[in-house]
Formats: sequence, C-alpha cells, structure tokens
Amino acid sequence: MPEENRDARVLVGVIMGSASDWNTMQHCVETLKKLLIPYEVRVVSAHRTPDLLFSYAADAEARGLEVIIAGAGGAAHLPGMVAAKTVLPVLGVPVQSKALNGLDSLLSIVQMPAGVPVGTFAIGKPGAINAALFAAGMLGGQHPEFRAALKKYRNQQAEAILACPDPQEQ
Ligand code: RP5
Repeated sequence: MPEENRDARVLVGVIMGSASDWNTMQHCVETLKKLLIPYEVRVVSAHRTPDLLFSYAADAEARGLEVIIAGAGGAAHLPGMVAAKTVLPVLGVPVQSKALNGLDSLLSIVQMPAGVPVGTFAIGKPGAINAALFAAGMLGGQHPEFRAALKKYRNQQAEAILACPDPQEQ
C-alpha cells in the first residue's frame, strides 16, 4: 500500500492464481500506486483454494471493493469464477503461461458465457497495466481524484513520447 493511501478504503482487489503470477501482476499494482488508488493484493487460487475464492468474491462488495482485477495463467478459471460470485466488475489478466505462451490463459478468461461478464485484457504486462488504468477509468465517475490522476498519467505518457521523437536518441 502506498504511504499516501494507508488510511484510505481499499477499492481495488488485485488477486492472482499463484505467487508465480506476481511477475506479471506487479505491473498492475505499480500502476495503481502511480494513480494513488487504494488496493489490496492476494493469492487466491481457483483450483488450490476454491473455498477462499468463494468467500473472497462473496464478501468483496460488502468489504467496499469496487473493482476486482484477477490475473491467472493456463487453465485460468479465477476471473470467471470470481465473476460468478459477485456483481462487481471483474477485470481478467491472462498471465503468459510457459507451455502455450498465454493463449490458453486468454481463451480461458475471454470465453465467458452470456450473463457473467469478465473484462479481458491483453496477455502479460500490457494487460496488467491496462487493467489498472481501466479500473481507474471506472472509479473516476465516483472518485474524481482518480479521473484526474488518469488524465495526468495519459498526458505524461504523451509528453514523454513527444519529448523524444527520435528513437536513436533515447
Ligand atoms: C494458475 O496456474 C496460476 O494462475 C498460474 O498462472 C499457473 C501456474 O501456477 P504455479 O504452478 O506456478 O503455482 O492457476
């Protein structure tokens, strides 16, 4: 938790199927930190700790969470099963698996049946970062400080590119 937000109510739950997903999901958390969005991080495995998955998802709304970001790889059932137990928006990040490069993760997460949505992002680091930015966009309606932080992030991103237009000079 960033020091600035230590006392703030946690709004985003960042969960992942295994500690081995942290290499990817750390980019999500870094982005939330940059935007000063209060978050929590947990390993919640759909297959190894199914009871924890059920209780985490079932209690999330009452605990004040507004968005859940779930990263998983391989047989990536975590985002879909969390979405099955809560009406909070669930953003799925496909982790790049060793065997199939994350295509398995992507397809496991994206192919939800109608009625239980999961917002699915790109495989790996880009998806982890974008899930955090998307969460900021969703929170921005109720929390104007995060919309302002998102605008600042996007402006800084554009300015960094415009300041160094020639890649040979970077
Ligand atoms: C999934 O299985 C996790 O999300 C992880 O991406 C994958 C492999 O887990 P480990 O065997 O590395 O713990 O449930």
